[in-house]
Amino acid sequence: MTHNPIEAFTELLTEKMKTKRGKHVQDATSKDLYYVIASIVNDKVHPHWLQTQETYNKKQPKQVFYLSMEFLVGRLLESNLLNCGLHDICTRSLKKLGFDPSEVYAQEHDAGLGNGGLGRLAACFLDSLASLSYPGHGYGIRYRYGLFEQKIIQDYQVEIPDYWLTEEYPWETRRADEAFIIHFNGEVLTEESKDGSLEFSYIHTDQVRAIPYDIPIVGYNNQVVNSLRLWSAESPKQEDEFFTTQNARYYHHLDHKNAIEQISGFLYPDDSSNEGKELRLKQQYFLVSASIQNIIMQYKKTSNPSLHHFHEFIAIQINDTHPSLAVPELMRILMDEEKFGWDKAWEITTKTIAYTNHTTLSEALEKWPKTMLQGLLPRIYMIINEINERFCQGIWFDHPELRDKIPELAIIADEQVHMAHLAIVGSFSVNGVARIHTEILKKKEMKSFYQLYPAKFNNKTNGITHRRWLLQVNPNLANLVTEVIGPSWIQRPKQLISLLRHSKDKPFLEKVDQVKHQNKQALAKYIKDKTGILVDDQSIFDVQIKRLHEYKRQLLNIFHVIYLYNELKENPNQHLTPRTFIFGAKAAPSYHLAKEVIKLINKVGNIINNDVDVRDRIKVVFLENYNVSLAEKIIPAADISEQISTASKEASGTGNMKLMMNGALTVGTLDGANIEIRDLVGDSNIFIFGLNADEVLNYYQFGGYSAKDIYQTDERIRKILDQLFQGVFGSNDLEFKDLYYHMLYHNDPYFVLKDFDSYIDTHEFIEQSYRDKTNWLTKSVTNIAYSGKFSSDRTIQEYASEIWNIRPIKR
Ligand code: 26Q
Repeated sequence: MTHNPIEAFTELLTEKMKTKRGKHVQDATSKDLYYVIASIVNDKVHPHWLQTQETYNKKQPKQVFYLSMEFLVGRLLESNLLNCGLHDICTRSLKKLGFDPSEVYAQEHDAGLGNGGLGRLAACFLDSLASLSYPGHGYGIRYRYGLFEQKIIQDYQVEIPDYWLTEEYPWETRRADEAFIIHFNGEVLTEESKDGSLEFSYIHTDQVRAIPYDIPIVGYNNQVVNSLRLWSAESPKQEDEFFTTQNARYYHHLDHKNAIEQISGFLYPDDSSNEGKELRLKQQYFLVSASIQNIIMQYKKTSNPSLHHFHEFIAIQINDTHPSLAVPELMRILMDEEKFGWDKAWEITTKTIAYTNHTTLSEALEKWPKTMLQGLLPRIYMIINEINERFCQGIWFDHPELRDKIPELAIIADEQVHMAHLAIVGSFSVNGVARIHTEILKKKEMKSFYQLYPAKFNNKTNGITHRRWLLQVNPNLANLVTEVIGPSWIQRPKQLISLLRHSKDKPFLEKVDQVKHQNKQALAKYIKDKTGILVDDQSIFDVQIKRLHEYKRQLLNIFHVIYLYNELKENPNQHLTPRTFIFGAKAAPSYHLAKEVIKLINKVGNIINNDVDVRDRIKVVFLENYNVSLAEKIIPAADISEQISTASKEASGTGNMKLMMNGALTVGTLDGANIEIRDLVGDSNIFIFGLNADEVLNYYQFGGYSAKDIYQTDERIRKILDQLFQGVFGSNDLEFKDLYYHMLYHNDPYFVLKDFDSYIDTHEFIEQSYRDKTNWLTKSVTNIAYSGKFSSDRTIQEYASEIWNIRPIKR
């Protein structure tokens, strides 16, 4: 045995390569190395996992369960290595053995079990919970297919199924002995019992087995390991054993089995529209019922198993309304199985559940046809109906001033069940995800509910884990930061503020510049390898990476690019600091307009990148299949972060925080968390443009905006729209006509044309600013310094003390 940790690791790797893979380490493939290193991590993590569980069982602290239809975890090998203190050791050991560590880490298939912000937030929260030693766990669904893979074929998005489980997933443990049965359909029998109360039982239900797969969530440097439990749908055991190929109903059984497994078959690929598909509803109830049954069963094993005190030991956070059936499901179990009366069950439920809202877009608000709910979940529907009745009566008698608001507040109205209303009424906390978003909820979107329950409403501005999004993805910047301010920021990210003292320190700024340049070289190489496009690593990297949606206004960005192209064509000798516009975005498969925008970006890119007059000054790159691991490559290399949503529409944004933390400067509207970024860094360290939320909301309310007027008066815009109409960027003259019509004949609903002038001006100003490189670097460092506030550690501490009332575990 040796005491040098790198040699010790190499020895372990060598031995394990033999026992696990039957190979000498020098013959190992990257895949072999990936699995063997994962197994080394597991050997270290699993005992702590068991220990953490035992500590919770023994000390019985209050615990939180985060219920979410999405956990966008990405890859785990590097972050697990980092959190258990092996990252540098492993990386150096691999290098010494002659392997490329990044090649090895890249073997892991992203766990893409989320659409975007909401799912990634859930993953960051789990990392912070464990790293701060909080007793908190996630419950989700083990989708067989994650978010689709995006290929760009002839400039157009094509979706490929993401079958991420082809090879063994080393982080999960199947625990078939902890399965639960979920009931769908059937009938409810109501019987009067001896004491005159009603008893409910269900018959002829379809049964589904929920099997848990557990993933350890490793805390940073603290030996705490929490759990992410993902449920997989299978047919109940007896059924499987009963049917053989001899049975006449064998094929019927196979059909049935397939239908059941569909429940955890795939992640719905919409990030903001609500389509009302029955399978999605099944998924939601499947998650909720399995998780709540599990929480209650665990609770009943404790030393004080009376459910009267449930809410003193358990908090359940629901990630948007997607798991809002938690309200009637907890009621159902408390009443039908645990025999509580309505009032006590309601008290426990509404003291346990808390709800996070992530959107004010009306098309995204979840509603289910009541007949669908009634058919699929008859008992749950009865309970929702009763909640609604009591709620409406309560307003009538206790809040006469709100009587005329009952139709708009009701949980069931116009044949639909309004899930946000159910979530608000059934929980003790309703939070928005950035200050402005919470204010809009209180003053506009949920105004009447706020009047009813002012104390429930609170803000929790989002955050991101600085461990993954700085320490892991940008190790050179992290090391540089540690060199000048010491390592304390890793435990207390707000200490990044100490960087301010160095924001004008020339030698330091030069090193920051070097790191950024190295990161840009690495991204330029990736771009060359993936797309064949040669980008200038000295150019400004201007980045917009997020789901494609009208309100996020990728169209405004590409209009700016087209404007620059037109300018350069007209005035070829004009000076312009070279710029590379980088896009990454998936469109929902059924979102036609979003797909047209992707095509437009690609077609404009083809023209510009191949035009000798302009291609040395502007380039456009669309990177396909934007996901967590692609974000990890792009973010450290960004100079400019595009956060240009129509004000009031982006609840928070979290990409804005990741880019800021890596030294990019934001060009953005006063929307979501951009506002809080500006409040910290000040107007000279961010580029704000466009309408503010009040102005936008005023236009929506009172009208007064005419896209056609702007088209008439602004010749830059007229030229761009005419180019779209004439098919200048298309392969035929019909291409992009629908975009043209959309802008002019649907009156540009997201104010792209209205904000265009201000956006162009701001970009001109950005270009001027970039020319003073030292000053730019000062701004960049200022952004990094203030980014500590946006660590999800801060967010989680706020949830813990202001909503959940949980404390860190001491061991
Ligand atoms: C709903 C019904 C049916 C199918 C899909 C959905 C669905 C799925 C995902 C609806 C919405 C989502 C995701 C929403 C989302 O990611 N919202 C973002 O949440 C972030 C974290 O709070 C915020 O930062 C973003 O501003 C917000 O857009």
